Amino acid sequence: MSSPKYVGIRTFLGAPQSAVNEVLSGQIVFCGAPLDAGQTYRVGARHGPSAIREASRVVRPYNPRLDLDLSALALSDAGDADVAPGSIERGFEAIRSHIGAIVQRGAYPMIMGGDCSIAFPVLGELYSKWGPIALVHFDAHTDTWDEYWGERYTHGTAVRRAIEAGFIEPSASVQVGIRGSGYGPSDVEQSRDLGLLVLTADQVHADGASETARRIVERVGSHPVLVHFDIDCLDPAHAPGTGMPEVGGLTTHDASIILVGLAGINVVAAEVTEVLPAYDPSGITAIAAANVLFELASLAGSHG
Ligand SMILES: [Mn+2]
Repeated sequence: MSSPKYVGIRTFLGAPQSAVNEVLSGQIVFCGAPLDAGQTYRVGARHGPSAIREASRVVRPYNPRLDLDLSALALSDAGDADVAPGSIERGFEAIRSHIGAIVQRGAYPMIMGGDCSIAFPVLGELYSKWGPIALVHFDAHTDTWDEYWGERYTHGTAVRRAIEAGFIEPSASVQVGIRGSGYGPSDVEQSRDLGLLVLTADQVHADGASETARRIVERVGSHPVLVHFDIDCLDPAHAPGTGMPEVGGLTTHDASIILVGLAGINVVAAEVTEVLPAYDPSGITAIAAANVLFELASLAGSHG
């Protein structure tokens, strides 16, 4: 409260800046992975981190649903990975270096994407620290396709690649909000064939947010968890500024109730992806993303 919200240099939630090699064990560390070389339709998620940081000016540090004050925790913002434009391989290297430094120091990265392809290098670094982890994947899309035009590393293939690499424990992992027109029945079956639990958007709407949260908690158990939140899990009415919008999605309220309902699971990292500021003239997508990341940091903060 010492300065108005529009004053000062932007970090997420006004957290102090720190270099990745200065973060502390147990710290919640906001950071960016501005890679959009994996996008297959609209592009521009490289500008996601700066937009989400700017939108976080409207987010306050106290979470009333969890009675948790994030400002009482040792937050920091470690900036963005130096992602070279246009090269997914070099982008992955930069992300592994930046996120890996945070993870190996025992801190909890809260990552602003970037497109969904960043999940692959992030999961690789989490695997190095924690072994196979549970993935809680909010998305309209399964991201379990095998390739796009011969490309095996894209935003639509990251989850399959991570399972093939052994980074994820599928039996403890779940996809939430899956929906939309497809190429055939295999679009969803391919995820179930890989061992994932799929909760479609239709199921979430029918079951409600609290029951959805209960099923996710039951699924992940005591595993270390990465929560990957593609902003297109939300309905385009709530998050229009994204790469591959799909009608019939979750509201921001649905999402916040589900996330609060996950309190107690062992969140060791989180990421919010696919925010495209160029398609977000009113800024509501970035505001939704900033609030989602606030809820995710609250989950990491609430398990100590
Ligand atoms: Mn998606």
